[in-house]
Amino acid sequence: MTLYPLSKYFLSAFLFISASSIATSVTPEKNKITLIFSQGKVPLSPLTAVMAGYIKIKNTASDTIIFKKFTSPQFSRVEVHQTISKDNMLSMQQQHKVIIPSHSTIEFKSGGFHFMLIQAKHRLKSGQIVTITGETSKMKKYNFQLRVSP
Ligand SMILES: [Cu+2]
Repeated sequence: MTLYPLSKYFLSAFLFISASSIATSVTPEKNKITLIFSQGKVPLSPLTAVMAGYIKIKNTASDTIIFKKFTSPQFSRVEVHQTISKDNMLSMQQQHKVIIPSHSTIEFKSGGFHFMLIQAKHRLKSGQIVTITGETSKMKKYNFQLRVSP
């Protein structure tokens, strides 16, 4: 288990609120929608070292989907963290898989599960799109998008 100290920066990133959102549906095979991605968002930050990413993922399939790995061409590394509160301290625990049961929705949001986008290759501006690829335990790949917004 790895614990990450929650810096002031992360805390302020969690407080951003935005009305803009984007929705994408993904059809990996047989034109059958299995995952629906919506409200993908990266709060705008002057820093490139680390940015947070939020999204909603709905699993409409009859199987549980387990993501094992996420990558983005725009970042050196993409991690999944969960914010946990213990002894009055907030910390972030890295998650090595994301389980989305059949017919359920997982929300990546401030104070819960979130993406940590590490080391942006280029500084991102408001309105730009971050593309993330998630790979499942069955080696299926899903691309989804998060919009950079203030
Ligand atoms: Cu984090």
